[in-house]
Amino acid sequence: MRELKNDPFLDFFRVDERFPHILCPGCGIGTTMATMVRVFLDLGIKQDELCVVSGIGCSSRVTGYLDCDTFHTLHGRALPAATGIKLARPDMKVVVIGGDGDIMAIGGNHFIHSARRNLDLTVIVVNNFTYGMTGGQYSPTTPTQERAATAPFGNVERSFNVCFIARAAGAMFVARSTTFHVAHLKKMIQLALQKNGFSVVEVISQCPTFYGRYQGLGDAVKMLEWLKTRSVDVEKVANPWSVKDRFVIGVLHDQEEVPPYSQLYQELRNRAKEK
Ligand SMILES: Cc1ncc(C[n+]2csc(CCOP(=O)(O)OP(=O)(O)O)c2C)c(N)n1
Ligand code: SF4
Repeated sequence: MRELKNDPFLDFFRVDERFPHILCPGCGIGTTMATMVRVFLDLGIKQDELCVVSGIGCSSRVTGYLDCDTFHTLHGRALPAATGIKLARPDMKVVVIGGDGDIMAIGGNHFIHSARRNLDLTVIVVNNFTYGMTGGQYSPTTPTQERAATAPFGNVERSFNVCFIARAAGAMFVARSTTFHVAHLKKMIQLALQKNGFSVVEVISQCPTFYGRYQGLGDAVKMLEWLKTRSVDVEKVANPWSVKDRFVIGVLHDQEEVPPYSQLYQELRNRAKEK
């Protein structure tokens, strides 16, 4: 039985059991987590109607702090677990949160196929361009030439565009925001949660401890200024997919809904029962 704290926001967190948190001072993950919770409250999503699922990483630690149904799975395996949860409990809101490493590297295949199947889930990808938890190795989103713990002379790999992949693989709704643009981020998460089908929000976030340090971007405040000046609204660009060196923020893809996988699967089960 959960002990109520008489504050709906605080009541969404396992304050007594899990705080203080392990995140570094100035990390953007706290902003992302708090914004998510504010959206849950605004939309009236009850804690016992919500399951938040994650893999492993700093971003994935969020499931430990939230006081709803949560599932902290293996590295990269949040989406398979979320798929099972959604099929078993189609009435629940299922949200996945994780880092660019967790969701785009080891979990990349699951991401593509979850979008292709149009699972009725919202995925929040916290993109800090690095593997924060394990010491700042480069990830699939680290831009070419940038330095990392595993690329002291520069990363020779090309990077993924998370939103582009989500759209190409079949997501119904794709948006990008940053931890600087908190009101905008809140709106993007809200729209994603209201979409029936696979929705993705990429949150460009600061990791001052590793990514910021390796790129010489300075402390958390400087990184927030960097997020502000590097971002451009989708309404102000001709083609959001061809913009280089800026973070194009806003709704990048919002298509007419088609029945999500959980609904099709339920219909299939009903047909099978009638046989
Ligand atoms: C199978 C497996 N491989 C590797 C690891 C080590 N590992 C833990 S977290 C992590 C990377 C996390 O990076 P990301 O998902 O970008 O999240 P961040 O910590 O930056 O939020 C890795 C490689 C692991 N736990 N399990
Ligand atoms: S290592 Fe980076 S991502 Fe992880 S908590 Fe610290 S600042 Fe955040």
